[in-house]
Amino acid sequence: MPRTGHIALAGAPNVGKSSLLNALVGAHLAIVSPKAQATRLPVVGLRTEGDTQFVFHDLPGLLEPAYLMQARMRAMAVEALGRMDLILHLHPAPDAPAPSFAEVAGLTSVPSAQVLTVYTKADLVAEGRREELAPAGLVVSASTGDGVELLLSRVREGLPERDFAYDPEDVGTQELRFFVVEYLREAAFELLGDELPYSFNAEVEEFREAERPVYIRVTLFVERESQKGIVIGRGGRTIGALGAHARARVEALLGLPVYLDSWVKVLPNWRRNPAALTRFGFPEPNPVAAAARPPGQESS
Ligand SMILES: Nc1nc2c(ncn2[C@@H]2O[C@H](COP(=O)(O)OP(=O)(O)O)[C@@H](O)[C@H]2O)c(=O)[nH]1
Ligand SMILES: [Mg+2]
Repeated sequence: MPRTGHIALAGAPNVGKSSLLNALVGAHLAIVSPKAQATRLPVVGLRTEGDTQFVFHDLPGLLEPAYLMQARMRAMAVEALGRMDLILHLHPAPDAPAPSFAEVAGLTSVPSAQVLTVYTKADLVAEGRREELAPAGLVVSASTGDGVELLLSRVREGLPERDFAYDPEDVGTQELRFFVVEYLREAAFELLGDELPYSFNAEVEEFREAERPVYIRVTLFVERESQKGIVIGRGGRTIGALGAHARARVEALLGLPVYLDSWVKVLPNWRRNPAALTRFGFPEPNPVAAAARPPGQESS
């Protein structure tokens, strides 16, 4: 009987969730940044090996929301946790030991799925320390691949016997449009300084997959007029670099040449605007998920 199930990569911001997802599936699906909270929406990665199909969910960092987008991000992550067969609680090995998952995630009730502690960034600690940590959790490095095989075998044991839900050849489940936006945001985190990436978003307006090169037209969004010039850059240099980064990643995923056409628009305060958030894929939480939010936290 085949085995398959849903596995969360969860934890605080910046612990290496997205890097581990990419290492587990062998493709750059989830965007990675040294800046916190690059991941906003869950990214699903598949790995199929023999009789096992792993469905990994890279969830946004479980932080206290400071404004509406973060409140919706959190609600989606908490809601996703309720659907998992197994939860991997990621915590950086240099900061071991990990606190309890419920504490980190600010959950009032313990999730029903089993939680395994995974110590990440193992390459940043000495071998002796890795051996000390091994009894308390799985010790992995997304950078070197160390511990990944052992992690997979432990995860496999926790998955139910069930038929595969996805094509064994697939690495992802989300549409290409989603990844176009993600890769543009990844470039923004890399190229646009410390604050602007958080005001940045993108939307695919047109996608002509039958054309060669594949034609993709995107709108880039910022929150203030003053940010528009920064995104465009002198002589269009910055917007060109953003597009080049995203185009290379999309081409790698699609295996086809891509032409990316980008325009910038101001959408004032979109991160606090319910309609804009819904349009960008952050739906209003359903009442059950909202109730799971820790008490005393309000969206502003
Ligand atoms: N040295 C090292 N750095 C890592 C590793 N995994 C992630 N990082 C770095 O940690 C930062 C946050 O990683 P990311 O995957 O975006 O974390 P997330 O916010 O939990 O998704 C990035 O700068 C990564 O390059 C690892 O295994 N070793
Ligand atoms: Mg991430």
